[in-house]
Amino acid sequence: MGKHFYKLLYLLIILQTARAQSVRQSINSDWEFHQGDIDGYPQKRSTKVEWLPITIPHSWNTTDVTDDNPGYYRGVSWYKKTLYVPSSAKNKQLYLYFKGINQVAEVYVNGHLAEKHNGGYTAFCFLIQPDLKITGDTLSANEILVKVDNSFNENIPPLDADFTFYGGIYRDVYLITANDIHFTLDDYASPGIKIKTPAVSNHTAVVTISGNITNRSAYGEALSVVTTISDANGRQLDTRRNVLTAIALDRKEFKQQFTMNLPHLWSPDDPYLYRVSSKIYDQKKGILLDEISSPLGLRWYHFDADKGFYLNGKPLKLIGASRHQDFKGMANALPDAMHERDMELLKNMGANFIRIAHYPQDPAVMEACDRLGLLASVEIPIVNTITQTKDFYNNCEQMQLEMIRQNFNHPSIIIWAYMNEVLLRPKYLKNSAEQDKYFSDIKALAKQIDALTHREDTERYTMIPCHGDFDLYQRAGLTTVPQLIGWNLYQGWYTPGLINFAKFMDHFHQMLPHTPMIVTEYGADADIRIHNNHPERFDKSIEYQTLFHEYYLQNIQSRPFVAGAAVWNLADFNSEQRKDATPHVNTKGITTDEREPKDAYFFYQANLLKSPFLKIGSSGWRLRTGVSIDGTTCIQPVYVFSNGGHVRLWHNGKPLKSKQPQSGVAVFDIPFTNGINSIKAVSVISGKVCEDIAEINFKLVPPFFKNKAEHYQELNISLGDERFFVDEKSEQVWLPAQPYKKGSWGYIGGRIFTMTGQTRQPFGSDKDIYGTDLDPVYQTQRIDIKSFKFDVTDGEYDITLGFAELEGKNMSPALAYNLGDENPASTNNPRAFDIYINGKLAIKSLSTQSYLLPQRKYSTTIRISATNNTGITVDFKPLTGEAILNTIQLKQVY
Ligand code: GCB
Ligand code: CA
Repeated sequence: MGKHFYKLLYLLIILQTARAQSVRQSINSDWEFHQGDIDGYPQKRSTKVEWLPITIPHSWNTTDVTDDNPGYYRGVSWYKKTLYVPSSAKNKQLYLYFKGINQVAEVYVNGHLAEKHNGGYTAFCFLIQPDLKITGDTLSANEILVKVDNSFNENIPPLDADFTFYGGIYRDVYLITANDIHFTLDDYASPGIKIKTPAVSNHTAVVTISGNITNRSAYGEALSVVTTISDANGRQLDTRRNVLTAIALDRKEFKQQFTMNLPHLWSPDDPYLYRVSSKIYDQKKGILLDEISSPLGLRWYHFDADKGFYLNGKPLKLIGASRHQDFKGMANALPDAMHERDMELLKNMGANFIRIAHYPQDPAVMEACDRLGLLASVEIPIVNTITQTKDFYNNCEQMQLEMIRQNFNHPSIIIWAYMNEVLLRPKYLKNSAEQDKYFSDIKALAKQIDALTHREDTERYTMIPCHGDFDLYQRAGLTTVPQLIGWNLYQGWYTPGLINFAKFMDHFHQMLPHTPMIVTEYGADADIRIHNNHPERFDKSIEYQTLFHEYYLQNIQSRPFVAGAAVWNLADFNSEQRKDATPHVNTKGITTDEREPKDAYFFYQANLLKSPFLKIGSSGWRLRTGVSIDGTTCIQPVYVFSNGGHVRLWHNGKPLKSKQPQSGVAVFDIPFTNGINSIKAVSVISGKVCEDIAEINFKLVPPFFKNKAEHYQELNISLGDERFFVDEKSEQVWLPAQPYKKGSWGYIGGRIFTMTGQTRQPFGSDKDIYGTDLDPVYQTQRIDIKSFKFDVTDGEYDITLGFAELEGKNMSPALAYNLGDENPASTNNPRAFDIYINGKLAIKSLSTQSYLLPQRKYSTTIRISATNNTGITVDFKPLTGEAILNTIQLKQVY
């Protein structure tokens, strides 16, 4: 045989080599979906079943989590896909890899149950080879069916929590095609190798690599495992080669160790990543069988009970936020890019920390943390309560194990956590023997998970995030189990007194001086549509949220023993059972559920960013209104956030007095005029001129109605309210009602509605008001109102009256999630009243027997002519109980 033949053979080997390693490809396209279970499926096939073509990521709860029907679909649904397998796969090992399905999944391959997985927030991976049909010499069609069930399951956490348990195959699906010999794929879906950095300093770093190789062939094989570490530029620094024999149908372990001199360290400011590439070769033929590449970040750290957190030998206050994985209208079915944008949002805020809560998130999140330099805590979703069964315990352990094995190699992760506020909803009677047993079972579970975590990972810290009941966690013995205690604190929100936050932290440190701590949560709700010039607790205003965060951040920063803190939450998130100003949404986000920044986000930027920063706040409040005192202007505040010195402000080209920001905030009183107001803020920061401009469209409400068409074409008034409410869609701004003055407008008589028996909410109700998205204006109300008057000039007007019964039977139950006092039981108040407009009966007996249904908006518009300069008077005449009014709108038609 000639030279050419060998050359050809060699080329063939090379070609084969190039195709030989594992290939991982997503198979998100061309799935079909059926909502609901199918009788007898998959054994019994019916042609009547309707299938909807969909693409993964997918969830079936995108719309039912925000509608007016309490609850969302929690049950079984089916997914199916045809997988085309090439004949070449006959000699391969094929695996399916699901990044996440909520929450129980059964995967059928050609009708045979190939895998079952419990838990909605971790990946699973399994071999499908045995069930595949590969015939002919091109492509063979194979059927993949997935039964997904997100029903309540007492044995699978989370059982109860303040977020929505969306159902679906909501993370990517991959097909992995491997050789018979490959890095192990079915070890709790771990990547197959584990990288540890047992000793890192400025001078040297010890790196150990361990892994498992699976041999699925019936033959033993001599292998070499070659691992190379390269720097960020791809320059190869060092290599280790192990020779070993893979036993037939078995797994083989290997270990390698590197010592690196003068390592380039990883930190939030410089997230430097090396690459680790591990390869398996057939020892005799030199054929590459598999290859895996992993990030390597070199850092060391510790937590000190007095001095806080240290990274690479230097103190570093951890400041950041928690993050849920959903987005408005998309449920949790987000593409990787959107997860990555969130991590950038957090980084751009100046954060160095993320609490990935309350469950492990998409691998794209952890990868972004590695790249961007965000230190991370990850946890499994045991929230609020546990079930005392073996199955529950096993599922918890399995989740913790999956979380650790799957995410082990991310340098960003420093904490493995478990059990969020597990004593928030203690079962059984207070201090009963059963409750003692419940607490000791919780402690036993905690110890079990903690021990497992340390067995799996000797380096990272363990943590339990607790709610602010120090004595209870002490009593249950939970404060001694993990290495770190996290505290979720809401003083000044759910309970009165911001100062109690500072007191709590100091008390903790006094009681447990040797336990390091993190503030794992703190936050206040803010509805981007609500503004209050006199912010107060629980008003859901943007301004109170900013004030809350100012207080907390200062007190976190000034206490060295507080290792760090995570804002609750980076973004607003869906929590279907929530009511409040924005029903179904927890609005403690410092950005909205569409990631529009609220002022608190700018506040953090001003306090954390090292580069010059200046921003005019309330980007969502560019449409304003207010009553003028002098007829030409109305003074309202504008917030400017900056990390520099003096800020100069121009209003419509005129300079105002400059101001020095305090903790990053400067508040200016602006004399707004009717129409467009241009605002310019300027500051010179570290020699750089920083500037921001805003255009605010102000609708000035005149103090008195003197002339026709003097800026009062439209008035939207919220009664029983002290806030402004902006409805962007209709470009309408609602303003709080005022008492009537001659020549002007306002109410006569009555009082502001407040919920009885609670101390939390200053005015209005927290109930979901059906039939409207403008809940806040209908949640507030004036009771026992006598009249409402507009001393308008003659003309044609539309008057819209809005009502919602805030008390009564059949009200929806108290917030399922409550960290403060519980809502009072509602009373039944029968009422009926007549409404007269300009002396004429306009509405006969509006009553709780007719249109005034509990927590449902009722509104009606009446056209009226104002004549003889007598304006418009609306009179309320009670028949039973007291009259009420929630909103009144005036529109001048002609
Ligand atoms: C908490 C919980 C979190 C809630 C939050 C809140 O303590 O850990 O899941 O969303 O409070 O907003 O009430
Ligand atoms: Ca619903």
